Amino acid sequence: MSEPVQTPQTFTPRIFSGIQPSGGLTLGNYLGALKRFVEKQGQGIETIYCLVDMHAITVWQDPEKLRQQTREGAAAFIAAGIDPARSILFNQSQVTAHAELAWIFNCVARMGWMGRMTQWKDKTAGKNAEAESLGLFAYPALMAADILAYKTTHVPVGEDQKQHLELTRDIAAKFNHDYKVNFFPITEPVIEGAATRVMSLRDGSKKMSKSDPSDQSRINLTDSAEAIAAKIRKAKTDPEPLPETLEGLKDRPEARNLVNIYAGLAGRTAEDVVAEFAGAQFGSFKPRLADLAVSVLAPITTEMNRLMADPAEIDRILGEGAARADAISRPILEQVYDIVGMVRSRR
Ligand code: AQP
Repeated sequence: MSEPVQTPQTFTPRIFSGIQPSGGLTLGNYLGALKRFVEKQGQGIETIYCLVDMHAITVWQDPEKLRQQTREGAAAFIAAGIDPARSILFNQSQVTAHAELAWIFNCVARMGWMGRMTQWKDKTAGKNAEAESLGLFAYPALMAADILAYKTTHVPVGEDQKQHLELTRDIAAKFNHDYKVNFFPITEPVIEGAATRVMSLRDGSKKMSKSDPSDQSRINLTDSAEAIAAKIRKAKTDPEPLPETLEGLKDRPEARNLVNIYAGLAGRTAEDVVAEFAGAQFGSFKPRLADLAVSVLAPITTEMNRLMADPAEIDRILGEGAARADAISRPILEQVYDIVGMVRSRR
């Protein structure tokens, strides 16, 4: 068998990431993703951010709610600091390259790869997997298409997406190998900060999630100051005071989670937070955490509400972002069609 041709090609650094409008955004989405998207902006690398509405419908979404959640998600991005003039901000379904490239990747990826995804296993646990949508199973191929439609080199994500990023790398490598090209970059996940995996406030073994049936398990970006304080006050902890070092939090997942949240919100390390609060009871730590959470989130919530009063303006921003995203992804997709051997005579 001949070796794949390694066409020398360097890839221009480009950042892409997305969030599903499958519900209101949570503190987990904010600390694990959104806050870090904002930090990446203006560092001399193109930043492309997306509300991945096609991922959202892998599980049932009420159409009117999906529209509302997509606009609310866009408002959250902008309120958190994404500037549509400096970053490209759009919703996935408006840029058809995502779906088209996903089909090609469905033919590159293997069934076995998909079946090993822990998110697929988690989302079907205790359910009849046969009754889940094909889209939920194929979701990681669409995610690979989201990323590679822009030849993205770096993807900031939370810890839970690490395996999907590995699959994106496998798909890129298999495509390059099968077609004997060096066309797609092998994308790097960027998982950094003190809160890459924010856990449920009710159960330290479960990720904080927008689709968790319990609203008490999460802080929503739309929560009032009172709701945030009440949720933190009621957050599950243990009777021990905070230890002097992080080592002392090893078997205390709920306590560790609150320390991580504090560190993520304050932009500090967890070590630093533990050192400051060593010996403190949760009775005194929780109000400090609530004050910090409110001081960070309240301005975002206020700005989101202001933006949501003008949905036409949000739609305009998403449409403009989609046109810019299309201008990058369409030529890449046309090259993919050529590589794969599709006749393209309508151009
Ligand atoms: N709890 C979390 N801690 C840190 N990061 C998180 N992210 C999600 N939850 C946490 C990060 O947010 C980005 C967008 O995630 P997503 O909306 O595309 O999907 P998800 O990871 O499945 O998030 P949810 O909230 O759990 O959504 P549902 O309930 O709809 O499945 C990603 O970078 C993710 O890592």
